[in-house]
Order: sequence, then structure tokens, then C-alpha cells
Amino acid sequence: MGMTVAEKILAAHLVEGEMVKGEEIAIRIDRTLTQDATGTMAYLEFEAIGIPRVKTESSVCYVDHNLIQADFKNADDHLFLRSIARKYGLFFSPPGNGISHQINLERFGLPGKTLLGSDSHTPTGGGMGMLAIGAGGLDVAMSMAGKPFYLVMPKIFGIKLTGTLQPWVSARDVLLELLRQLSVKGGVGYIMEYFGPGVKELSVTDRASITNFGAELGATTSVFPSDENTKQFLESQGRADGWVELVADDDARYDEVIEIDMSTLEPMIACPSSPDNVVKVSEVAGKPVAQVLVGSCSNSSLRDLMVVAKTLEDRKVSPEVSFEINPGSRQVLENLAAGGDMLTLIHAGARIHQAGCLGCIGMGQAPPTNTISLRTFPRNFPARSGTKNDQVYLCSPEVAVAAAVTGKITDPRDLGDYPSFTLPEKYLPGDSRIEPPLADGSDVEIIRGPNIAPFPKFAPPPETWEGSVLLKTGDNITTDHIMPAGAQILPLRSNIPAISEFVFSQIDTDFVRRAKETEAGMVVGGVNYGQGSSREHAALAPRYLGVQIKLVKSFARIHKANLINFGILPLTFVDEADYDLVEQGAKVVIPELRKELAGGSEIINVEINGNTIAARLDVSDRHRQILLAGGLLNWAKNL
Ligand code: MIC
Ligand code: SF4
Repeated sequence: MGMTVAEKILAAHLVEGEMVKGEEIAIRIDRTLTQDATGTMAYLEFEAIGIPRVKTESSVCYVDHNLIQADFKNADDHLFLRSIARKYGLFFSPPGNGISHQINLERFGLPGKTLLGSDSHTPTGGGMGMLAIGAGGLDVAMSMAGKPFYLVMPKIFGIKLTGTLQPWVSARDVLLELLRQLSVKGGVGYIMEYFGPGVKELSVTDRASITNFGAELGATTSVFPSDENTKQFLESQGRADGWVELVADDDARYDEVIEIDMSTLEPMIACPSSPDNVVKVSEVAGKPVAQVLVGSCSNSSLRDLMVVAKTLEDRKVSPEVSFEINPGSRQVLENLAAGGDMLTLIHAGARIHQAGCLGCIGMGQAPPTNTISLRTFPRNFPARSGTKNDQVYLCSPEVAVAAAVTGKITDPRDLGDYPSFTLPEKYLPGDSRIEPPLADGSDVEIIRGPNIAPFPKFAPPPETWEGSVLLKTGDNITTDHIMPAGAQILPLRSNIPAISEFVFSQIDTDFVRRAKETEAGMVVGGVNYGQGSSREHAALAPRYLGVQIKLVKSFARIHKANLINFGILPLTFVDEADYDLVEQGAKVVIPELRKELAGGSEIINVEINGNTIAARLDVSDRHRQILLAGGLLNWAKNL
């Protein structure tokens, strides 16, 4: 039987298991990436594994998230990460160089390779035919140590693209439409694979916008074929020698198929406060806007900023709007400047920031109270912007610039003719600050600032587990709810005792006090629990506070993997109606937990205030051993 692109890459990297959908497989990881906010912990874990040099084909350590240096913490972390890169044989991309995913496309990514990144938007690399997967830092650390990556063999969701995007409609609208149809959990358990005649209408950076934003579907990853457009993109980057063609076989089978006729798409927008709350722009047009941000790993390529600049050539930004540009990379900045478009942006009234994540993760750029902020970012989860009760809308660069000009949400087609522009045949590489690995880093001293705390140790679970329900949450809880980010909390990412003070602080300010007073805790949730980022701090910090069990209706993939890595039992309700029976504060007993784990029982009886309910433990045998050991690091040490 024929194979899809994703299946071909998986087959070429398979080291354990069989490619049967739903079964656990292990694949070889060619490359890794980390960013600073997850990277500090990933490297503390890598150090704990005790390997002298990374064993991957190439690994890159980026600094792109924690760019505000309000005190020593972020600045110290930057030095720590550079010293790690130098010691252990990694490339280092310093602050100001840009967002990991954009630079991966430009300078590192190659079709057919596997990439594991400690960031949920790693699938951006799928735009150039990589199998690029987001994971927790510990999984990335294991890959750097040469270990395979374990995952449940996903199903393949085929997205057949037909037609051509109309003027003022762009790649972002393709994914907004998919989010509208499928929701933030529609991709769970799938790789989204794009095929059909419409594929050739999209450039690599357009495709990357789509695979990037595909993380919001909950998918394992998303991938496009590698074709002539991929070759041309690599040529423009001076890297054509790494190109290989990679297309699905004619008789490839998809588990599901949706067709998107791109000719029929209109400009779309995701309303507050979920990426799947999507409507046509025309339905919300006219609402006044205070802030418009163009940037993030979804939409900050040269193409995106050129559309914006060309639209502004004979226009000015409305005085009611703070219009801000966060370029994706130094390469984007250099080429924008070389082509003269930077002057257009400055002249029209844009605020130009350094290349990086910035307001996308609440590192500055918080919007004013009770105002609308339009962003070309992938996430608008509540308060992620740094402002309580924020009203963040997600849209394309075209919709963003239209609002910047008019001061209100505007269908960009009302602006008239779509600007024409051509991208450079050869990009200025913009990579002069990227430091290649040292041939021998054994003499390099690791620089550790006072904020870098040692990695906490966790005990294995007891024979019989006793504790209480510390918190009951609803559906679609994000990792931003569990472990918020932002300028105040992000600098604590390398200090688990300090960051744990903020667990669930957005939804329950008393949680930490209760957790500290309780020896062992359980958290209860609804569907798609833990969606969003790959941050393992959303498992690690609650674990530090004593959360040892999560009982929910369903989990998001990366969060579930992170829970297991830190020894938290990921249970789901067998009968979802039992969710209603569980109350916060209830006493919980799981009799003979260790025996149940070791014996392989899939159904675990949980006694809640004396009533027994059935919970499912859907994990592999390897996971059971990890849970019995109290987490992956404990388990790996016993090997
Ligand atoms: C995000 O977009 O939520 C982040 C911040 O990039 C996270 C990583 C993190 O929390 O450090 C992600 O996407 O994984
Ligand atoms: Fe950075 Fe935002 Fe992309 Fe996360 S989604 S990597 S915070 S730009």
C-alpha cells in the first residue's frame, strides 16, 4: 500500500514498534531545537543524564522568549544557555536573532528529517517537509542524548487543497477555516497532511504558517510535501543541496479527508479567547481597535512583513492604534531593510521591535484595559497578553494592517487593490550571530546565575495512594491556565520552587496554599486538558506542590507525555458522567496503586469520598515503569 509523506518519514526513522495506528512507536530524531523558556530546564535535565556531547546530527539552542531583561534573571539564563551550547556541541542563536521556528526554516530545516523541539510550534518545520514535533524539555533532552522519541502512531488527516487564495486572503485563513470546522481538539491523535493541486499555490513560508498554526488543532504535527517550491525556497537560502523531493504515493490512504477550496475562502478572524472561535472578518467589522501586533512564529516572515509594508506605502497608521512589528528573525529584518520596506513601515507610524516572541507570550506589549488587540499570533488564551479580561483577536497580516489603517476591524478587501511585491531570489542570510558548535567544549565552564535552582527530586508512588481533590476545572484548560507565562513569571522557568508559587494563579489564587497544606493532591478536569504549549513546567511545578494524579475527560498529547515524565498519573473517566460526581476537597484513595501499575491494569478503581469510580490509564508498558519509578529521570537512572 502507498504511503503518505508523514508515513514515509516515520518509516525511515522507525527504531521500535510497528506503524499500527494507536500503538506506541519510537523514532530516531535527527535534529533538536530548544528555546530559552523551556531550554534552561531541558539542559538541566540533559546535564542530569550525564552525556558529554549531544548525539544528534544537529541541535540548536535559541534565545527568543525571555528578551526583557528587567533584572538579572533572564540575562543570566542567556549566559547559561550559551555556555551549555559551547560545552555540549550545539549551535547557539543569541537574543535578538529571532524566533526558533522562523530561523529553523531559513537556516537549518531540511525535508525528510525529523526534528524534536521543546516548543509546541515546532511543526512550523512541516512547511518544508520535515517531520517536526513539539515535546517537553525532558523528551528533547533524551533525544539530544541519542535516545529515540516515543509517540503513539498517529492517524493521518488528509487536507486536500484546491483552488487559489484570492487577493487579501492568505495562508492564515486556511488554518482559521480548519479551526472553525474542527476546533482546538479536532487534530488530537492525528498528523495533518496537506495534498492536492492547491499545494503548489503556496510558498514554503505560507505552508509554514499553516503547519505552525496547526498546533492549535491539537495535532501531533502537520506536514506538506517537499516539491519545486521547497527547492526554490532552499535555493533562495543558498541551501539547495539539502533538497529532496518528498510526495505522497498516488495510492496513499488517509484516515480522514477534508477538502478546502482556497478560492472560496474569505478573510477570517478568531475572536476572544480561543483560536477556534472563528468568524468571517466581515461579521465583526467596525469594532474599534487599540493595538495591532504583526509577528510571532505564525506570521512574521519576510513575505508577511512585505505585505504589510506595501499596503502602508501610501497610507498612515491610525492615531488610535499602537501598530507594532515583531520581525521573525534577523534575516527578515535585514532583507526588509535592504528592500527599503523598513523605511515605509517606520514612516507610516509602526513601532519596530527586536526579532523574537515578545507580546505573543506576554513579554511586554500588554494591551490597554477593555480594548481590542488584533494579533497575527497563534494563541489568544485568556490573559496570555498580560492584561486581565483581554480581548485578543487572531488574524492574518492583511487583516491586521487593514485595522491599523482604519482603527477598527476591517475586511481588508475594502482597501482596494492588493499590493504586488516580489520576494528576493537570494535572501541576505542574516545568520552572522549564530555560533556553530565548538569542536571540543570539554573545557567550557557552565555559567549559572543565582536564579538557577537544582532540579527537584520526586519519590515513587506509594503502595496505596491517599490524597484529596485540590481543584476541579472545566474543558479546554490550557497550559497557560496551569502555569501562566508573561514578563513576571517566565524569568522563573529555571527555578521550580519559585515558579510553583504561580500554579493555577489565573483561575484560583488559593490553589498554592491548599496544595502546600495537603500531602498528595489530585486535579480534575474536562476535555482536552493541557492544550497549548509544550511547557513541562505545567507538569513539573504542580508535581513539586504535591499534585500526583490528574483525572480528566481527555488530555492534550504533549501535556500527557509531560505528566508521565514527571511521575503524575494521567487518568481519564471511563464514564464522563462521573465527572459531575467529583467535588473539590473530596478524599481520594487508590487502593494498591503500585500493584495496579505493575500488573498492567487499564482500569483503575478510584475511591472518591467512599464511592468507587472507574478510571482509565491509557499508557504503554514503558510508561508504567516510568510512573512506578516516579518519573523519567528516576527511571533512566535505573537502566
Ligand atoms: C507558547 O507559545 O505557548 C510558548 C511560550 O512558545 C510555549 C513554550 C513555553 O511555554 O515556553 C510553547 O508553545 O510550547
Ligand atoms: Fe514564541 Fe509565540 Fe511562537 Fe510561542 S507561539 S514560539 S511565544 S512566537
